[in-house]
Amino acid sequence: MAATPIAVITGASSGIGAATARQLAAAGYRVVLTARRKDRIEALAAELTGAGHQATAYALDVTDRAAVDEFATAFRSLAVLVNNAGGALGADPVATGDPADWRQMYETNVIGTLNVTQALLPALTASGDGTIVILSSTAALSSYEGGGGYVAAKHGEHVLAETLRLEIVGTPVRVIEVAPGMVKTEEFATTRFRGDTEKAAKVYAGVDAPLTADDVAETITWAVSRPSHVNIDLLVVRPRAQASNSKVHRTL
Ligand code: 8X3
Repeated sequence: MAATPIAVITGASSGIGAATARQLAAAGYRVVLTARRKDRIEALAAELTGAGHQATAYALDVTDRAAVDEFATAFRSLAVLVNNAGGALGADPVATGDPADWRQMYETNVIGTLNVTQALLPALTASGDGTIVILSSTAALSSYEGGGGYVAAKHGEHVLAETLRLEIVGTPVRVIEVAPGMVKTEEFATTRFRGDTEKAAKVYAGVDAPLTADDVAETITWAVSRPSHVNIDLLVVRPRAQASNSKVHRTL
């Protein structure tokens, strides 16, 4: 009997990461949940295990290279890596944005993805059919006012995906980039505005049905489960109410 394929999901403690872990588990993967918040991923792993799925939790900060390397030693063969950890900090104009925010966003979104991808690439290759998902954003493809360091970091992640795809063509690993637009999750906007729930609520004000974490998780699960010879290079997914980063229909 073939071994159950393993999927590693970073940032699995909430939002898109947690939803992706649920859906990949339901799709038959043994899911390995990673995030800094151990209690959350342990609770999710217990929930999934209780539902008859295979799930384990591993506390990990993707920016800590030594910890990531240690984590990677557990895998000789890996089917799927979903690089979801990351996020936004601040929405200040370039003129006044805090360089510390820019640095932190580059560190979590770009270097975090780089760390985990580099560390697990040998296991993904050894599987004979590995898939790397990089969860970027529509902010990776075009700019918007106040996008600041987030737009810059997500562009970096997009370029990482594109360059890696060029470099590893011919090896048994494909690189999928999923770029969501407006997704309403429990934490994204609140983190961006440092706990200011009023500012966070304004992001979605009057928008009829922003995407949910489940919508994006479905997109990821669909892309990952295409036949081995198919590569979804880049998939942009937005709510119907959003025509571009700055063109959003609001009923206010
Ligand atoms: C999230 C999309 O519009 O907040 O990645 O940059 S946006």
